[in-house]
Amino acid sequence: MAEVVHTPRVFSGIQPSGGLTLGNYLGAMKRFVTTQDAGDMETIYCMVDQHAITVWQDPDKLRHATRELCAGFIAAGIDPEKSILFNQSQVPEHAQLGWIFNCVARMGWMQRMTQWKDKAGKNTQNASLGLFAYPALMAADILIYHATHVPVGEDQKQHVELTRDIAIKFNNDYGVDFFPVTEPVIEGAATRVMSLRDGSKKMSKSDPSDMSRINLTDSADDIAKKIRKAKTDPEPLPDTVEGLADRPEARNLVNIYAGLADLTPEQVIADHAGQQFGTFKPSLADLAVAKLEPISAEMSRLMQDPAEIDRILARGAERARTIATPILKRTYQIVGMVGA
Ligand code: AQP
Repeated sequence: MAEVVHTPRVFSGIQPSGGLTLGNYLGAMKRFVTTQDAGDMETIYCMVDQHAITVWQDPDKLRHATRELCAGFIAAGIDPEKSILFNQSQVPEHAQLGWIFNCVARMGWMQRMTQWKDKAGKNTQNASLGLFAYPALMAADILIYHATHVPVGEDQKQHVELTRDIAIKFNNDYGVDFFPVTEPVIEGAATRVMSLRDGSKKMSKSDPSDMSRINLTDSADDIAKKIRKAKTDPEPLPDTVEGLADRPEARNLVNIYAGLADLTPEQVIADHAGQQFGTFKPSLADLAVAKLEPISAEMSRLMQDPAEIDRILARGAERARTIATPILKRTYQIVGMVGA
């Protein structure tokens, strides 16, 4: 069988399951903008509202969070003319391909997913079926565009690997070379931003403690307070990054600084070695406020016109469907659905 060469194309998504965090910004959004601006690949970015409802969401809050996320994308630098920007539920092909992938993926694959184990906790019998099947829908989000590259934070690596497994199994089962084997793109100093209260847990929008995260909508005072109160140890910053190995909270703050300043952790350590946190934290707070305040202000401005946000999302969905519709049709033909 001739090897199919897929056009390089980028897809990534963020759940509107709460406000955007610094983790989403550094681990995902900031890198989405760099990829868009490099201009060498088509870029498709999605508000994955169908993933968000795998755990309960208040409908009004979900609508608000979806629009706010769209405002966040644009405020961070995503240009809806250059990139395709839309919410998942407006492109039904995601869920349609997701069903096919539910039939390709194996129960055992899903049971191994650490996000499933973390989010379902001990009470798996009471978790939604959607939460269990989440990675098959995520594979559909990516593969409905034949996306070849997926920029994500470290926490999503396992799901992108599962997407590869689904693509390979589909291609083998049907004797085709139809879906690309996607590459996760995990780069930079801040691919795993940790909670400000516990250096062993990732910063997350659904963490019950607001002090654990920086939200993109936080005021300058809140950002400074959260960084001031961030858990640390009593030692000064070391002379080398190796010295951060057993100091998760200190390493996290250095990585955040590096991510915000576009430096490597080595450069941050070179500039701040020997500093106490009483000195380092205010520098980090100033940097965070300088980088995040303009984004936050632009988000508020955009949120004053929700109808315009809805128009942007509808237009993005229309563009997305021009790619997704023929790929779903061909998938149906491969699978043997009459009428496709
Ligand atoms: N702490 C993080 N560090 C680096 N990257 C992160 N991402 C999320 N948290 C961090 C990246 O952001 C993108 C979108 O993630 P998501 O919102 O779809 O889901 P998530 O990873 O489950 O994020 P949250 O904040 O933890 O959401 P909830 O609390 O609703 O589960 C992904 O690329 C992710 O890697």
